[in-house]
Formats: sequence, C-alpha cells, structure tokens
Amino acid sequence: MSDARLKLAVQSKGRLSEGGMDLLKRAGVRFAYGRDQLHRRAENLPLDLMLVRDDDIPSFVAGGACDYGIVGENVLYEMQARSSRYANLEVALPLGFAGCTLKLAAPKGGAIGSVADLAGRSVATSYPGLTRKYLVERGIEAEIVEMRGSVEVAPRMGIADAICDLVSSGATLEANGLAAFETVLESQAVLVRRTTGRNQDVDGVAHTLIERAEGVIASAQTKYILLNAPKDRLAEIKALLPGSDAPTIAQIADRDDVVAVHAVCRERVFWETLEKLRGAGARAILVLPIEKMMA
Ligand code: PRT
Ligand code: ZN
Repeated sequence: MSDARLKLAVQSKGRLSEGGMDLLKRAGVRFAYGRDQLHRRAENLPLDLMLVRDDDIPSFVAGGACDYGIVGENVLYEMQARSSRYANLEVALPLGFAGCTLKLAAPKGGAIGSVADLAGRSVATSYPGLTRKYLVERGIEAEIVEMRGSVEVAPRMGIADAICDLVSSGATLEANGLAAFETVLESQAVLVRRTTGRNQDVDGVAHTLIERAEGVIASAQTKYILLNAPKDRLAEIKALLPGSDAPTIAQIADRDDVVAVHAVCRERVFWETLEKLRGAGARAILVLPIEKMMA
C-alpha cells in the first residue's frame, strides 16, 4: 500500500463549500478536528482538503498543486475560455448541487431582447471569456465590460447596455429591472482533475470517493415506494411508478385481490404521482428515503 494522499481543493467559504463538505460527509469521510484554516486531514481515507477561493481551484488542479477540485462549471469553463493553461482539466463527476445558469439579460421593455440586438452594444460581466466566445460564435460584435461583482447594476448606472451573469432564483435580475433573454451556460458543481499526469495511487483513492459520491447523488433522488395494489390494476400502477424497472410483487396474508408492491424509483416522486397511484386503486402508499446505494 502506498502512502499517497489525495489533495482535494474545496472552496473555503461560499456556495460550494457547504455542498462540497456535505457530499464528503455523506460519502463517509471524517475530518480530524483542527484549527488550520487552509488544510483539513481526513481520518479514515488518505485525503487532504485544501480550502481556497473557488477561482483559484482550476489553476491549483491544472498546475498540480492539488489532484482534484470541486468547482462550478461556470468557473471551470470561464478559465478554459480565457487561457489554454486550463486545457488539461476535465470533469470527473458532475455533483448535482450549486446549480445556476449564466444568462444574458437587459433592462425590461428596453431596446435589447435578443442576442442580435447586442450588435454594437456593451455587455457587463464577470465572465468575459464565456461571454465573448458566445457572441463571437454567433457573429455578434459587442463590447465586453469586465466587472468583478455587482454586475446587475451596470445598465442602471450607464456602465453597459446589457449584462451576462449567473442566475439561480432570478430575484436579483427582477430586483434590478432586468429580464434574461438567452442562456449562455447551464452550470453545476463538478469534480475536476487533470486529463494526464495523475498519480495512480491517488486515482485509486479518487475512484473510491467517486463511487461513493455517485451513490450519494443517486440515493438523494431515489426513493423506495411501498404500496398495496388491486391485482386487476397492477399493470396500470406499475406504469405510474417513476423510473422503476422491476418492482417486487408480494402476497398479502388472507387477501386474494390485493398484492404488495415494492419499488425503487430513480426519479423524483411528487405528490401528483401519489394522487395518481391512489386514483388507480393503490392504498397504504409509503415513500421512503434511501440512505446508501451501491449497484
Ligand atoms: O470567495 P470565493 O471567490 O470563493 O466565492 P465567490 O463569491 O466567487 O463564490 P460564491 O460562493 O458566491 O459562488 C460559488 C459558485 O456557486 C459559483 O461559481 C456558481 O458555480 C455557484 N452558484 C450557484 C452561484 C449562484 N448559484 C448564484 N445565484 N453563484 C452566484 N450566484 C449569484 C448570482 O450571480 C446573483 O447575483 O447570486 C446572486 C443571487 O442569484 P438569484 O438569481 O437567486 O437572485
Ligand atoms: Zn470566486
């Protein structure tokens, strides 16, 4: 056994840190209690965290200071759009949290309502690489005004005609009288690594972590459904179970007309689904969370 330890870069504070730490915790990683602001050492896996600003993560991984990193696709692809230094990075696993969208937006009811309207105009953004690439690919010549933050105030302050910024709920756009008219990128948190030059032993640790993370992500949206179904409507009920391939059908003591159905559902189970199941004659419907999964 080698003594190689996986160095994983995680955002120290912000939208990615909580989701990242939560995922690691649910993947069974325990950290030693420590005062160190920059490093955390896992107790039960050869894994060390480096707690840094999210914008530094692509360069730490690309340059080899860290082996893997958790970063938003927005930051990863922005860095790649800006410089070939980041061409050696790849997504090892999409992590399913910190979802957001990079969108073009302009003042509501104004002159700009489509990408074509941006010709000869200016766009304020913290994502100059992605914004420029998007416009160039569509043959639009517009001026890019780079801002570090508060991009949403740019049109009101006369700094730019439109903006290209991250949106999640849309409340920030709304509050600033802006309307989105185009999606530049759909983003979520991802695990990144170098395409080449990785250490095999470190990759072994990463493999364990990735398999566990896959289980955590899958089990978060997978549910176990139990219900009683009238035998003569079984086909109808089976068809209503979201993302389930082969439910278990079991006898119920002293009942010839009703069977018990147990199914693993790999899609979200909404109240509407339960209402439809009941409408099809299902009774005693239970939806249970799944704690861990391994195929
Ligand atoms: O200090 P450090 O540089 O590490 O942190 P940071 O301030 O750069 O990052 P942080 O924590 O704000 O965001 C980290 C990552 O979270 C981003 O790179 C995205 O991948 C992801 N993410 C998810 C978001 C949002 N959702 C989001 N809503 N990042 C920013 N926002 C902004 C958005 O631009 C808007 O201004 O939040 C504001 C509120 O959004 P609405 O639409 O809900 O109003
Ligand atoms: Zn940042």
